[in-house]
Amino acid sequence: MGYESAWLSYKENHTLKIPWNGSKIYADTWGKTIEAAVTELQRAVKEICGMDMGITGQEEEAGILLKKEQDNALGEEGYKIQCRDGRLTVTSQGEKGLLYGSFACIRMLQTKEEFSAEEKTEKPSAPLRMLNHWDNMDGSIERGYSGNSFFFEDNKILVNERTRDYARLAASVGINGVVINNVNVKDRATWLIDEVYQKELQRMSEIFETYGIQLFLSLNFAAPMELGNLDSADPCKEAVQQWWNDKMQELYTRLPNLGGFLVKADSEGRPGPFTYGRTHADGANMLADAVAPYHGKIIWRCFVYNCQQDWRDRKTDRARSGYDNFRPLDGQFRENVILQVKNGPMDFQVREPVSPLFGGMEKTNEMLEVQIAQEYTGQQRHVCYLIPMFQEVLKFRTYCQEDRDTVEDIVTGKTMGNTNCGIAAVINTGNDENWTGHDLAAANFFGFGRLCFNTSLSAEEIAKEWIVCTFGHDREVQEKILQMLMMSWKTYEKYTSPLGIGWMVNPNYHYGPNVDGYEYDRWGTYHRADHLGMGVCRGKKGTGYAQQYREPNASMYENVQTCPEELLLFFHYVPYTYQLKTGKTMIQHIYDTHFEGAEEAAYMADLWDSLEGKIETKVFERVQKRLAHQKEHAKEWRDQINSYFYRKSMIPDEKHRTIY
Ligand code: GCW
Repeated sequence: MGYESAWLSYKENHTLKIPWNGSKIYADTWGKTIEAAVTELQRAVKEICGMDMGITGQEEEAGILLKKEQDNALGEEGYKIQCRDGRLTVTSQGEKGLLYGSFACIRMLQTKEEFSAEEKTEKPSAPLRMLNHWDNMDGSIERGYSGNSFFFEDNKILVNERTRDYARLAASVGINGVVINNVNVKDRATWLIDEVYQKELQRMSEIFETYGIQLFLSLNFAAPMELGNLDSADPCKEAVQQWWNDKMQELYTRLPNLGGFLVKADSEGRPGPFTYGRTHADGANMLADAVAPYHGKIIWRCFVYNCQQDWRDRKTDRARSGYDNFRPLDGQFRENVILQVKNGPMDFQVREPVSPLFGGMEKTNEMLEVQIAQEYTGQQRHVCYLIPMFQEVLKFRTYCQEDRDTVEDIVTGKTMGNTNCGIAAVINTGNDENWTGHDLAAANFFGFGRLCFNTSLSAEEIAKEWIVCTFGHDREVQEKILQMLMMSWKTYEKYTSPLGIGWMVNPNYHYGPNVDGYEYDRWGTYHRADHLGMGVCRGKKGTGYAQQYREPNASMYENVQTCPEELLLFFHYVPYTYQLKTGKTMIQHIYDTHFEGAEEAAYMADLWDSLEGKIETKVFERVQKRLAHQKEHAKEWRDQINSYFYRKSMIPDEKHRTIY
């Protein structure tokens, strides 16, 4: 299948003033990543400026120079860009930095940003900037909304041009680690660590390495039983440890660039240390010891909860489970273990508080996990630009110490001075022609990478960059798409789930409104609505979840007056007549936001329609179709939610709009 180049589709712009003299590139050292950087520059300069750039061994005759220079402040991944006396120079201590610097120069050409004689320095904020694919070996993708996998098909590994183009896209926004297979490792995927797949993995890993990306795999904790015929996977048993040690030695001999492993254990039916009465630290450390000789990392997920709950039980709280399971283990994990924590305590809802595991662990490496596959945020049929949400998460103060206590500080290593930390996103790509199904969903892929690389960029700056790189320089196009992106998350929130309560979706596939879809089920996800009110009591008198935060956060959430209103129903049960700060009652707020949200969805569709003729027809029509669907679907959401709560509360809408 053919595919497009997303934000690397360079637009010809021959009026651009080229800031360097001559048409030669010089590099003072060569390696495969530098070669890739030079090729990228050649391609971009040719396509944007129409200029063929040759290569020279003579520094004096070069217009663009890539130079390796000892500079500990920049490190292997940071870079400097400077344009003086007709020479554009990119400097870094490492090949990766030179690649990132080259992509930055390309972005400057794309966005017409001026090259300056002043040094422009950048160093990635998060040490690990990772994508997690939930791709299965049969080619399907768990929670995939843009076609099938481009890594797997019929239990085979695909390595081809698309692998390279994927790596180019990822590297262009600074991604340095990719987990290619689903965290639910079953069937054939368990065999990914076996010899049978190592040749293909080797080829894939080499392509990734060229673009500065380390290959990671998800593994099955029960592999010693499934592959090795052992009768146990007990992490404290010597035979099991030996099996893993041997396995890792074998793997790393063939795949020296393997970054390590991502593990989902004791979660949603996956095997783990609990079976043997062992802790998650026992499990993670066993694997960590096995990969340590090869500098491997074990990224251990904290998405551990009871998925067999009785809905009548009001004390067990899924939101509590991450902290309850992991907090007691603080300090017990090896240095090469990183705990990967979802942004919120539940599961990628449109609005959740920040997980109290951030700031709750003082001696443990942590990594933030977000989801740009829009499982609960419109499944890439609705527009939902998520970077503003991620930024809120990053800015959240945990009060784990006096300063440098935000989630950002923790995952960028400022809090503990560590480097085994970072940010991962469950990625939204598939083998669709445009990679992400919805063309506008590519802003989340691009934006995620840019944000991890430079957490001080604003969501708006990132969106602007993406729009220009993708759609070019037309003012009206830029302004309207920017408006759509920037409003999209809040709009989606308005017509879906109110005030932080979440989950009002159809079970299993998680698309479309269903207020009671998860209500009387075993998953621990309840809104607790009755005829008087709704919300979950998570304070001291309820599940006690609010107490997992440090002060002053714990008190802020505990008190209904100080609890941020967008999370009101997450933390408190309140009557429908409860008055919000706007003066509106809770029920009126639900009606109003749902009407508003549906109107905004219609407005976004109109905005797009008005761009007809200014955007390539194929792309225009693709997006138009999805926006038309979103507009209709938003009305369905509005009506389902409003009718449900109108009938339950019997309180009419003050504005007398149609509620069925
Ligand atoms: O939200 C849930 C998803 C599952 C997913 C799980 C997880 C990969 O619905 O599909 O499994 O989260 O994060 O492990």
